[in-house]
Amino acid sequence: MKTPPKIALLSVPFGLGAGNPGSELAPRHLLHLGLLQSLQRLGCHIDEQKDIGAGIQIPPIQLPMKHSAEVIATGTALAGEVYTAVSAGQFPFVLGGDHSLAMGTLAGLSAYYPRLGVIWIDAHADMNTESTSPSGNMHGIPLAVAQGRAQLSLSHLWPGAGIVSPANIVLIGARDLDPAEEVLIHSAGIACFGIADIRKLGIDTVIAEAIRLAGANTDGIHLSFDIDSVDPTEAPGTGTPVQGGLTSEEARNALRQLGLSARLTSAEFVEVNPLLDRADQTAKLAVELIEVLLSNLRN
Ligand code: 6HN
Ligand code: MN
Ligand code: MN
Ligand code: MN
Repeated sequence: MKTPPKIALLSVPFGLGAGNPGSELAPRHLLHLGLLQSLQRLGCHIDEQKDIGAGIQIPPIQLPMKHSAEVIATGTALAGEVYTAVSAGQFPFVLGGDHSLAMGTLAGLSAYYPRLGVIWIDAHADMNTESTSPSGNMHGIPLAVAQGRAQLSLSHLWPGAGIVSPANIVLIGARDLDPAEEVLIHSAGIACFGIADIRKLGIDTVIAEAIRLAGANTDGIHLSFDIDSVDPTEAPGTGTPVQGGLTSEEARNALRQLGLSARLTSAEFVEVNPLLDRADQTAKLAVELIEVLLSNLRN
């Protein structure tokens, strides 16, 4: 039996990449709901726990996007912590915060893993660029940035960062794509499993296929989990809810299977917004899903 990895729990109380305030409150709130204790009870080895702040930094690039300087500064701080964690043989688990912080995670990871696979479980593709974004919100662009398709690149956040190949990106649960994102997904041939595919094939088959695609000729697989992938009836507390999502049972099964895969080398969990929640329904589900993922890790 393989031993559970040493987890570096990186909390990022940052929400300025989203359109509504509130996701910056999620890390503290989930920890307050008992996340850390239940992880320890489940036998997770939390090697280290850190709060990532931004510090003062002159942005290396000016962008026509909301709060881009803050997103870049936070992403740079996070990239450094992620790089340090993977270099020390730890499994970074990034707890957000909004999805713009994925740029920091991916910058740090891609500096360490030259060929990185990414599984993106989300109602959205987060693949706009600065010029196609309908909202100007930074949480809508991280996957375009990661592929080197935007003005901002991962190397602006962290020197030595690389890019993620579209061949090793898998979208799961996407159901609200902007027109430019749709064009990009099709032209780049990015694998995309929508809700109809999940209902037809079953979540287990979809995850197995996602691990195969993201894992083909890569050194590691990163999971980016946006809580808005789950249907708003079960996860209402998020800034950009979209009807017709995953059931909590499908999400649980997906995270168990991903945790059990020896190919998974890092993960992040984002977009829980306690201010938009109903009686902590989403926050409690998030705690449970994170427990499922981290307590099953083997690698
Ligand atoms: N998220 N496609 C929309 C935009 O503003 O670019 C929504 C993005 C949502 C981002 O949920 O992480
Ligand atoms: Mn997202
Ligand atoms: Mn989303
Ligand atoms: Mn939209």
